[in-house]
Amino acid sequence: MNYETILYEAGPGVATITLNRPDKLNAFNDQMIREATDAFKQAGRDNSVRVIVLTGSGRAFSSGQDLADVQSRGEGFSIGEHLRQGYHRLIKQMVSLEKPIIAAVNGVAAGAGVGVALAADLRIVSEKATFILAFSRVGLVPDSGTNWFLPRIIGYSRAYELAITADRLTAQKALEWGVVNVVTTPETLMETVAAWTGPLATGPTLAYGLAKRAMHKSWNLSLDEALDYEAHLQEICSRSHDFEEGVNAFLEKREAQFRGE
Ligand code: T3D
Repeated sequence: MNYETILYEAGPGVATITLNRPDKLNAFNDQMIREATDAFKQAGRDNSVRVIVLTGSGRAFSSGQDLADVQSRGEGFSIGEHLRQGYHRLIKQMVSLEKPIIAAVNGVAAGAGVGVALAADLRIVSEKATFILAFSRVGLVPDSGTNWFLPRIIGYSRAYELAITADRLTAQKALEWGVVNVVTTPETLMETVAAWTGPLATGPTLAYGLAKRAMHKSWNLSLDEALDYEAHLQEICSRSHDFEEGVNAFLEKREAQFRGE
């Protein structure tokens, strides 16, 4: 697929997806939802890609759904169907992609932009980043997975407060609350992200991917079921090249050369 609303760049081990409608603060139109979903699919299929970075061009990460598009919708338009056919595919694609995804949040994330940032596995953000559950400003409930991700990270009361006030969550507060992993200066954001992607791109990708699967699955499991599922995944890892290499490297007192398989 040729992309017009995003940039896709695959370097050694790392794919970077850049939301690229800076004049609209990277608001999602239908094309951008489709292209971002496709880009994640492509990064998942490409064995040379072992970590994915999602960022925004210009001064924003994403301002959520393009409201100009919303205004031009005809009568009978189903927003529920729009979510199901669009954002849901994108969010599920990100969560089911068994490689680490880093959201490099360079500026404001609002509305569905917050949901997409939360669907990433790690958030490394500029001091200028803010998170706004802007949905209620336009009379909507949070969507794009925000109701699922956010209370799990910061608890119900804080999440609900953000939903009904639509107040800005600053980068610093987001760090205190565990929404983001790292806050850095705007100038050093991509450098900081690179310091994370380097080791991740040469790490045991299979184990990283299965840990992601195990943690997401565990929300719906009893302890007994979760323990059993861990044992199942560990069987898979134990037959991998990287397990053998990791153990040998430890015993031989050398750096492991993981292949991600
Ligand atoms: O449809 C469905 O499937 C349902 C899905 C819904 C999910 C949602 O995301 S609902 C929430 C939608 N998003 C918003 O309500 C946020 C709207 N934007 C803002 O509130 C503000 O732009 C920000 C707080 C994000 C940033 O404010 P500021 O002052 O830094 O920038 P600005 O001046 O408001 O925006 C700059 C430009 O971007 C401006 O265009 P202009 O005047 O320079 O031509 C503005 O209109 C445009 N822009 C920003 N956000 C959007 C947008 N254009 C369309 N849609 C946007 N979401």
